[in-house]
Amino acid sequence: MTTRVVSLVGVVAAFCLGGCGDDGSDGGQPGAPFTLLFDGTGFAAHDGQTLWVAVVREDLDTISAADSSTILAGAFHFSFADLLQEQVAYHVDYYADVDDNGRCEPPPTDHVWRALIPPVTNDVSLGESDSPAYVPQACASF
Ligand SMILES: [Ca+2]
Repeated sequence: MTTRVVSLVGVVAAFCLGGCGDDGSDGGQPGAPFTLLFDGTGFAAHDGQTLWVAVVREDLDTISAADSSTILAGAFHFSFADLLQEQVAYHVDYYADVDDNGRCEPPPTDHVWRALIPPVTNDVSLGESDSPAYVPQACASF
């Protein structure tokens, strides 16, 4: 029994010499749509404001998902299950609706950001914090 286990490990190790061990090392999800978790912290200056989010697929320039949430205790959280396609790049456009009119306007009226997602190989967890590095053109997604 012990011998059998050892030889199996040997087979797996030899197989992986050919190319396992890059970032997606938990593997087992080839081609699956992947989940995007998008979290913000440090947004206390925007407490009570609505945060609007659009996930944009870069190769097609289309919006894959959109949502909104109220910023509470300086934080927000979004979960988009099975949204991301393998080897596709996305970006997340998001803004705090500072003047509370339901529309995205360039800073300083609203605060507008963009987070980049390189070609996807696994579930993605984005953590963003409040920053003055605004991206006014992200308003185009809303
Ligand atoms: Ca606005």
